[in-house]
Amino acid sequence: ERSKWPKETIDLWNRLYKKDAADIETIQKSIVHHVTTTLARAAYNMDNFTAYQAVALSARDRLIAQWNETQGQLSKADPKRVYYLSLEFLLGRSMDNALLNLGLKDVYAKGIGQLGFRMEDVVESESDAALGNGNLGRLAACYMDSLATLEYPAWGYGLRYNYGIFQQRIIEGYQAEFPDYWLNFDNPWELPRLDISIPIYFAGHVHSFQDEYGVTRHKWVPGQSVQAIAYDVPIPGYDTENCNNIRLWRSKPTRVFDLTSFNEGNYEKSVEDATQAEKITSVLYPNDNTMAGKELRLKQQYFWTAASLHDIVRRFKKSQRDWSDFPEQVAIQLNDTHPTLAIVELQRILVDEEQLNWDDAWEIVTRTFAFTNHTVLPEAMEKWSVPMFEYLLPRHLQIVFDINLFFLQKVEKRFPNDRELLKRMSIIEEAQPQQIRMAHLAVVGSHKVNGVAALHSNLIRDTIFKDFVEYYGSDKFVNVTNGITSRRWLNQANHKLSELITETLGSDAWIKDLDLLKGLNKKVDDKVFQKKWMAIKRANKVRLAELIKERCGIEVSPDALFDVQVKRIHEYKRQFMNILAVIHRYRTIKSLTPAQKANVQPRVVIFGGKAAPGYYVAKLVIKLINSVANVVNQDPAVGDLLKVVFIPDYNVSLAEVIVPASDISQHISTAGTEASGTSNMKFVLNGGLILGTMDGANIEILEEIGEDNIFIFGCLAHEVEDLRYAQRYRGVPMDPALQGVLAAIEKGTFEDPKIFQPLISTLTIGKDYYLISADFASYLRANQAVDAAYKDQDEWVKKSIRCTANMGKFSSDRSVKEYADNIWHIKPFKVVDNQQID
Ligand code: GL9
Repeated sequence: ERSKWPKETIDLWNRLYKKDAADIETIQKSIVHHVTTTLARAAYNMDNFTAYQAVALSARDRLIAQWNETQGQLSKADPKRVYYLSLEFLLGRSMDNALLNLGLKDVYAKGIGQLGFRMEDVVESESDAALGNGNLGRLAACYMDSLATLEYPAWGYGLRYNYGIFQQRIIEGYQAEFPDYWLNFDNPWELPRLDISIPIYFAGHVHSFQDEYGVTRHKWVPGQSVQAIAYDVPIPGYDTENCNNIRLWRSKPTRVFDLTSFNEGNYEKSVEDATQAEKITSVLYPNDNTMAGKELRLKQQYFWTAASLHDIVRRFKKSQRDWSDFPEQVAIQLNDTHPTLAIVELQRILVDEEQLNWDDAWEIVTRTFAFTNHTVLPEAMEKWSVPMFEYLLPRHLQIVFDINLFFLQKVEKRFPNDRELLKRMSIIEEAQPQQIRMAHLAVVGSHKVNGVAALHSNLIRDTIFKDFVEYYGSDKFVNVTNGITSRRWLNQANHKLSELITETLGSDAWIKDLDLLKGLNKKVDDKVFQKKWMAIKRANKVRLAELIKERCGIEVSPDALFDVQVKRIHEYKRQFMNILAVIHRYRTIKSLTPAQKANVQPRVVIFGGKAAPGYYVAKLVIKLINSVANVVNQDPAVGDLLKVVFIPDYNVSLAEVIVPASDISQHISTAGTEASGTSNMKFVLNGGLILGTMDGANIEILEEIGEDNIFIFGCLAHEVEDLRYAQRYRGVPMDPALQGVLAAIEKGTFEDPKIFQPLISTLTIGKDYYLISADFASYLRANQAVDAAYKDQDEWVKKSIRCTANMGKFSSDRSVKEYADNIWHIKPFKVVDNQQID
């Protein structure tokens, strides 16, 4: 026992229990140590990847020490913590960020440089951790960075998928999907905790009985079990000792698996069951903003929420507090409806296992959870069929029905005799078969519900949650506008610009306080500064042009206007409208005289993004982009005036190259469909202007940077319904320019037009749900305005500087602080450097 250790032992520990020094020699020693021992390589037998592994392992040692220190101090002080439950964490690469946040970027670069490697090449050798689809997962990653930087006691909980989002290749213009086996070479950024193994149960039946007081109780008698194994991913804050944790669960067969099959001599069946267990965390579902409804997905959700809650409850119980203190110690944020089962699981634990009465338990549950809604798209709303749910989670189904019953009884009391209202608000949808509406369950089980940008939060109050706002009052429904981390999206991705900003502001404090960028407003008219600013943009464009040459074999001029739309391919994001306008531009250029051509602003239109493998129309959009690119890029009549590029396999590390290189980026969703978007923030922070609709966070970006520095077009969210109605029932004709474009496709200008027929038919009058025709004319005008503005480079650079200068609001530090103050009620906890053991 430690308390009985003699003084010499304690002194020895304290002498040895010291953080490694951060001098170059110590760092080089640790790198070489990992090369020769962990990696078993010789110096002459090393490549960039080995160097990356060695640097990563060396940084990892420090991270783990810091992680350990943080968790130790937190255990002792036991402040209230927040747990961020997210099925996706799109972390991207870790090394550069880890070294930056540890404050060791320069020494490591120097250290590895002297050992014969260039840090840039070493950094490039890391592949992305891509455990997410798009924005929702990247947002979680940005929030984890901010939580650690602001020293909030926070843990993320997610799944450790063996396969992240698929790798996209383009074959004959079509998207092809390949598995992303990212764990091929081991992952130095995780810490397997094989000792932390939690049994998770499925199926079986419910045993009901009378307890000693004659109260009816229920016990779940499960039919299957698997194990959840913890893998911890340390998340260091920037410029702090604090190091938070993302715990990812991996499924494994229960150690003594299926003894009956074994004893019956059915070895193969028992091994088959074991494989089933491992399947749970095998693959990330590749859908963005759509619900697939697969049984395996429901299993993933329960497996993850049950393991996480088990962990959270175990940690709480160590403190021996009363259950009523639970919401004082624990805040749980539901990132979308994916983890909503956690509400049911906590109620089950409290009522069935801890024997609390229903109402006390429910009070604890609802004070603990808060829910973020990320979309209003109907196809994204999670619903689970009751029979499937009952088979996997029989006791949870009973609890869902009870939650619903008690809830509807209260609604009935407040608004008597309104059967329609009860039907609308019910957690159970009366369909064949019945469906569980996870969004309703999440609202009923949480104390706060938030949208992710001002417009979106208003929309959910007025549409999908309208009845709930009337019942609960509007205080429960709040807005927290999304944000991005300035560490990755400016300091790392655009290091030159970051240095210029630091030099200009006289300090790098802006990295932690993004509002300080406002200081750049004073420099807008400074010619020397402008020149430096544009030189950096140009260098970033050169870098992107090289990447395009390498990956697509297309030569583009860095002097052209770089126009970028990179994001998941989705009808509501309207990449289709973008490529249709490109065709219009192409046709226009072809019709010009040489003299007229001299006035055309050269443009490179850059696309990137993955389509869900089962999303046929979205995949056709990719094909159309590539077919158009093929024709346009080879047309001598066009030359450098227009180039079209589709960069395959868009991911976080590609974004870090693309974002700093844009002049214009497009965020052109039909108004009211993009909840927030966050790449819009990344582009503007890097001095790129936006061409966008009045949707999501674009609106708030406009408010911050001013309408002269953004190109806005298209209908407004409140006009959408009327426009759809007018199309459908009043025979509004199709936009004439659009008609011309479609005619060109149908004529076979870009390959066999039959290929694109299903795409074109989405624009049939009355069916154009995303209002491409309605917005087309104003979209073309906005594009012309972009060209004209870009020609005036003296004004353009001012706009670009103003963009960056006024983006402080969109720091994820601000978002996270709003969550902490208004929703979680947690306070920062500062970890002290190098504590001694006691
Ligand atoms: C999304 C929205 O579509 C985005 O507009 C929003 O910025 C992010 C983060 O709040 O959430 N909702 C959603 O379902 N996805 C989003 O990106 N997609 C997924 O990645 C699953």
